[in-house]
Order: sequence, then C-alpha cells, then structure tokens
Amino acid sequence: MEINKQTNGLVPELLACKLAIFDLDGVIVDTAHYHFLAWQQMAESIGLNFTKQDNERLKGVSRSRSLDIILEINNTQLTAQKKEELQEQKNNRYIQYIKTIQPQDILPGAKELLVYLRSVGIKTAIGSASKNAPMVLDGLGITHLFDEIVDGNTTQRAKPDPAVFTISADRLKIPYNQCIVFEDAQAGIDAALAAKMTAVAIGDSTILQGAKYYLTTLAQIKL
Ligand code: B16
Ligand code: MG
Repeated sequence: MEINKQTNGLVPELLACKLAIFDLDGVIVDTAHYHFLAWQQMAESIGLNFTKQDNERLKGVSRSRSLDIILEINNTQLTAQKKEELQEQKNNRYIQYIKTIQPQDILPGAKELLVYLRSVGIKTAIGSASKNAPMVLDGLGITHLFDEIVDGNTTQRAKPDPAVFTISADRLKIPYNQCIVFEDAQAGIDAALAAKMTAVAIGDSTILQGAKYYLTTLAQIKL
C-alpha cells in the first residue's frame, strides 16, 4: 500500500501498525457544516455573531468548549445553567441534521480503507470528541467496521488529552507506538503525538502542525 501524501512519500507505519484510529468529523464524514448551522441558529437566537470562519475554531473541540469559544468571540458571559440550556438547544438542532445522514455521506476512501485494514488484520477504532458519534456511524452504516468506538460519551477528557485514542489501544492491549491516528484538527494531532502514536493529518500542513504525514482525503491512499 502506498500513500500519496502531499510530499508523495510512503507511510510504512500504516501496514506495520496494529491499530488504526480514525477521528470522525472531518475524516470519515463532514458534519462540521451541520455543527455550524446548529451553532449559528443558537447564536442568532440570543443575538450573538458566529461566522463560518469562527466555526473553524470549533473543529475537534468539545461541545462545552465550543460554546465557550462562541461566547469569547462575542465577549459575553453567561451562567452555567444558561450555558447548559444553550448546549442542549444546539444539540437538538444538530441531531435533526444528522438524522439525515446516509451511507453515501461517507467521505471518499474511508470505507475502502477500513475494509482493507480489517482484511489484513489491523484493528480499527473511532476516536471522536462527539457524543453523537454512535448516531452518525449508524446513519453511515459503518458501525460494524470498528473494533472500538471511543467518543465524548466514553471520556470527559477532551483532545488534546490523548485519552480518546489511548482508551481503544488499552482495551485492545496494543502498544501506543503501534497505533496510527487519522485526524483533521490540531487538537487531535496534538493528542496523537502526546500518546506517541503516528499522526496522519487530513488537511493542509500550513494549518495543521506536527503530523508525520499529510493527506487531502483518505482516497489518496492507494490500496
Ligand atoms: P458533539 P470529532 C467533534 O468531532 C467536532 O469536530 C466538534 O466540532 C464538536 O464540537 C465535537 O465533536 C463534539 O460534538 O456536540 O456531537 O458531542 O472531529 O472529534 O469527530
Ligand atoms: Mg475532526
């Protein structure tokens, strides 16, 4: 298998690894737009500004931290109770969007890669900040392609804490240096590096720093 990364090199770690861990939003499926729409509706309902550019700062970030960033942008403070209410309001809207997710929404190359890795005996896992990961995976019809699903329900320790990746490695009894992580957010790359796992960035090397390899999509991986 050869990976055409932006510098056209190989990723020998991929076939040498025992566990491939995938971030969900931005790697397997593009739910960022739905997060944006739901946060924007929440912001408008209380007179706050929230732009598409602001939404970039929320990628890979937990729900509560996302709200704090929106409040920081607007120089606004709210009570803990009000923040809980707004998170629930946003999530209810977000769920309406992700209910529409179907198998064809899977990002290019993701399913083929998962099937291939499993066929050669490499374990697969999800490492996502999202508490809605199970619903998204069900909609895509790929839950069965993962040995472990670790998400925002599993741990409160948000990326860049490495827990969301180390938990699946621990459950499968695989050393961290035999794990490879596919991530589209800086917090996730930092989490992979903190665990001493190989980090593959899905995105631009001028924006995402520290990854060992860079891809535009998983479809660049030649099987
Ligand atoms: P939820 P990932 C992350 O998913 C999203 O990138 C981030 O924007 C979102 O705030 C976070 O999940 C929590 O999502 O509100 O559904 O629990 O990239 O870690 O798969
Ligand atoms: Mg992501």
